[in-house]
Order: sequence, then C-alpha cells, then structure tokens
Amino acid sequence: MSLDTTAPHAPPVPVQPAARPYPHTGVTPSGPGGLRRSVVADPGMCGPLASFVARVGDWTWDAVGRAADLDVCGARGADGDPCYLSFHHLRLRTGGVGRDRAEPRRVTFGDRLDLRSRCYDAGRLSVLTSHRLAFATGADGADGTDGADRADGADGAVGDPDDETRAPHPGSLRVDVLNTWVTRGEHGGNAGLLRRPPVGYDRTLLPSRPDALDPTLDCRAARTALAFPDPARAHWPVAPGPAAAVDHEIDPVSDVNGAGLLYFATYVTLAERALYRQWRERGGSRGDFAARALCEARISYFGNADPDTVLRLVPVTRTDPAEPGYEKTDVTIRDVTDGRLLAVALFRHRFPPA
Ligand code: YXS
Repeated sequence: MSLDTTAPHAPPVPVQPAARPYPHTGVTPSGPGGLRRSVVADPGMCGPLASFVARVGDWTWDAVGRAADLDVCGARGADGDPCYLSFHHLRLRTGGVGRDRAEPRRVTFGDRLDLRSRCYDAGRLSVLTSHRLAFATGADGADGTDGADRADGADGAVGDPDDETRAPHPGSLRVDVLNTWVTRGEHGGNAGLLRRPPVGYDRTLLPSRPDALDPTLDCRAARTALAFPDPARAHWPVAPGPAAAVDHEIDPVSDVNGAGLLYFATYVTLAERALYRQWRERGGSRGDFAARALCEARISYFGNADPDTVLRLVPVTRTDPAEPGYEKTDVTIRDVTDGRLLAVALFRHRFPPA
C-alpha cells in the first residue's frame, strides 16, 4: 500500500502505548476463606449483565476451591457421580449515585478492578461467597450508599469498612452468592437435583457465615409470595400496561452449560429479556432501557430444567410514586408443563441516571 503524501495531513498526534497489562491472575490470600484478585476486564465479562454474572460465577468456584482446598470442577460424590456447586441465590448491589453508580454495564475492556472475595460455611451442603468489586481508581471506604436507598433503609447501614454485611460504597459493587452442592438423582435429568456433598469437601476450612448474610428466610418467603420481601416498597403501585408473560423454549445453542444444566447465568438473561419485552410493550425505547442504572439484581434458584422444557417468565413492574423513574420488577420463571417454580428474580433500576 502506498501513502498519499500530497494530502494536507495534520501533524500526527503521538499515541501513548497502552499501559502494561495488570497482573491478570494476581490472586493473594486474604484472611480465613478470603482472597484478593486483580482483574483486567476482558470482553467475555463485559456487556450483558449475564456475562458479568457468569464471570462472578467462575470467581466463586475458584474462591471456594482455594478456600476449601478442593477441585470444584472435578468434584464427585461417594458414588463417583459429579457434584456441582450449584447457584442457589445471588444478590448484586451497586454503590454510588447517578452516572457514578458502579454497575456491571459500566465495566469495559481493560478496566482495572479490585476484587475481594470471602467464602463462608453456610451449612453442611452450602457455601456463601461475598464478593466486593471496586474500580481500581474508585474509592472503597467512604460512605457512598445511594441516598435514596439509605433513606428507605433497604440497603443496610454503612459502617465498618471491613463489615462483610455492609452495603456497597461508591465505585464498588457487591455480589453475595449462595451455592449448594447438588448431583443428579437416579433417573438423571435436571428437574430433580439432589443435595449431595463431594468427597473431600471440608466445610470446617471455611469461617462461619455472618447471620446478616443468610438469604434463607427471604428465599423461603419469595418462594411463596413470588417476590422477595420488600416492606419499604410494598406501597409502590404496579405499573400500568400489559402483564407480558414470555414463553421461552430452552435453547440448546445458548442456554445449557457444560454439565448439561440450565446455566445459572441463563436465568438472568431470560429474566432481563422478559423485562425488556415488557418495557417495549409499555412504550419504552431501546436506548432508554439500556440507559437505566441497575441498583440491585437478585435471584433465587429453586429448580433446574431439561433442555426440552418450555419456560414461562412473568414480570411484574412497580414504580416509585415519588420518583417515577425508579422501578422494581419481580420475575417468576416456571416450567410451563407442570407449573413448577424454577426461580424468582428481582431487578431495581433508576432512570434517568442523575
Ligand atoms: O426450610 P429450610 O430452613 O430447610 O430451608 C429450605 C429453603 O428455605 C432453602 N432454600 C433456599 N435458600 C436459598 N436460596 C434458595 N434458592 C433456596 N431454595 C430453598 O433451603 C432449604 C431446603 O429447601 P428445599 O427443600 O427446596 O431444598 P431441596 O433439597 O428440595 O432443593 C435444593 C436444590 C438445590 C436441589 C434445588 O433448590 C434446586 O434444584 N435448585 C436449583 C439449582 C440450580 O439449578 N441452579 C442453577 C444452575 S447452577 C450452574 O449453572 C452451575 C454452573 S452448575 O453447573 O454447577 O450447576
């Protein structure tokens, strides 16, 4: 290729070489059951919320493996069958206000992130992992709970920065994940998973879970009420518009993980898709949907499903009467055939970010 040397070019702007890569795999132990990890955001964890959540899942398995000194990916029960550290409950909360809110969709290629994770014993067959993720340039130590969230008392008080139960600070988000060891029952299939610990799993290596991180009561309530308990927002009216139920045939191309199970991050994709469809039916634009700031996402997993299953997702959206751009949506996911409840999810969004 020859260059056109006659064109009136502006003098070239010197381009600085990209900074040297952050230590991608920089992981250091940090107290009982804990670790600290330097992360450079790569394309696989950016964009869709589910991609980010999937990465949190990988971090979770890795953290549990290190804390419990176990090969989580190769775990097997006494009968030799695989045991999976299945996702039972996930709660993601973002800290900060307006455009500074540290939400997953803000993460882009090359961002330097500081991850602190701690695994707790949550019963004979369960592990609770608390992740705190901060943009490396952001603060993680000042009081940054969203003012409105704090005012309604929903996100907890801000206090001791080492308190594992506190709400996220500005520039940081936190994800608490409850995992339970499961295996397939004697008939195989995904519908009737059984609790089963793998050989070599020693829960005594993990510190005990703080009571404040126990989601069990909320999950039990969500299972019957089809929404997580939320007294502070109980007065919010249901947004007018169609109750847009979405049927989804499990897609073997995208929905199933390497163990043949409906992947935990797929539930997030499907629930968000139901939200989006409802948003459009209410007259919302694509751009506005993407511009909303995610304050919280939460999901309880009550069951799995085989690949030939049709799922029905029903989103119910409520709006803050005092701030119309502030919405929460509860989503149920069921097996259409027998009505079996597979999951209950919650999303809280603010629009527009101020
Ligand atoms: O009443 P108690 O105190 O005994 O408490 C009950 C429930 O309240 C509580 N519980 C929960 N706690 C937190 N989160 C929940 N989602 C939840 N659900 C229930 O636990 C106690 C026992 O509940 P129960 O009787 O329903 O348990 P179960 O033995 O009948 O069923 C437990 C599971 C885990 C087998 C079942 O919930 C299940 O199949 N959940 C779906 C798990 C799943 O498929 N996750 C997504 C895929 S995981 C994934 O993608 C991984 C990468 S992997 O490849 O590993 O699968």
